[in-house]
Amino acid sequence: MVTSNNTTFIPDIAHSFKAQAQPNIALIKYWGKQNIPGNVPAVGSLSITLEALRTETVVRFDTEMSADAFVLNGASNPIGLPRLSRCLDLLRHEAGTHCRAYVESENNFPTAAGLASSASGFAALVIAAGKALGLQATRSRYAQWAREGSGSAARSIYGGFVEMYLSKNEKTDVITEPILNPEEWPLEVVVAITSTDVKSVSSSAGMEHTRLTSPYYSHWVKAQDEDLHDAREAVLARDFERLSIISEQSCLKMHGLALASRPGLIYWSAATVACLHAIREMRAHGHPVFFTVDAGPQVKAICERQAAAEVARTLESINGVQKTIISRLGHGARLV
Ligand code: 2P0
Repeated sequence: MVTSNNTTFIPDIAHSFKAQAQPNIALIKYWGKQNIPGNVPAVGSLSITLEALRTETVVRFDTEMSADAFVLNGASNPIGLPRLSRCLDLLRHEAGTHCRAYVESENNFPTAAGLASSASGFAALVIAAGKALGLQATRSRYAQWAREGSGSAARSIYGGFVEMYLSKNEKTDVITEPILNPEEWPLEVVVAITSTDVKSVSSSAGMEHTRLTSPYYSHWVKAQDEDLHDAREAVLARDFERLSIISEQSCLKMHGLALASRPGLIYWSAATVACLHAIREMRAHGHPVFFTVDAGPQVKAICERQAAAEVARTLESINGVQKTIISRLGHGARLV
């Protein structure tokens, strides 16, 4: 089988290639894109990759196919297909082929419900497709392709604590780098699931609506580098208290922006808010835990390992919490 530009790609139709990736949860949030092609974030972000939630994706290229095919969680998924094909086009371009692919992907957690399924989905996709195409690319190149599929997916290429930032010289240049391995600061995350419904406003649509209508948007963009710096320092120093404060602020700022857009975006449910209060109360009583919430009603409680069981018990007792999942920090996307 073949490899890079200027060679003819001969699909290995006898073989499927499988990759696994885990979602990541942003502590410093990405919300907003630059108004240019290529899915370029307007702000940097900092995340942790989870271990317990997982996407597995199988890719097979086939010269006989006239279009890509995409099966997600056992059902054909025509809605997700154009975005998937655009991402595959980047890798096809690199390999010098127009060959179409059959892609089958499975999540062990609710899809499109604020649990970052697009992050793990696009990270697993590019790793499996790159192998199927015989590409010899660096991790940062894979991160770039994943990011063009979905902004947060670049971070799931790596494990542990990961930062995605804009180059100082060229603000359209996006760099994604690991900061600490999972073992270097083994925090845990308790995910409180309050609804498994697909969210009514996607992250992409919500970000664009916020950029165009929220009065706080420009301040958000301006202040982000400082927040990132603060969080990076907190991670490198393993300073839980400092990371708690900046992470909760970033989450509340992101939702504040979205709430102030026109019409305002409300991603939270009553149970979401009840969880936030409970987490603040636990922290006030000495438990090392803080919260973050993405574009959906689920709450992620980040805690030191010894606090995880108690945090899960408390969140499960809240009206509207359907279940909790405890996760360690996980590794980056890889072939399986
Ligand atoms: C994040 N989120 O940093 C933020 C916080 C949700 C809230 O990145 O349009 O699916 O595909 O680039 O990556 C979710 O947005 O958006 C997201 P696209 P993505 O994790």
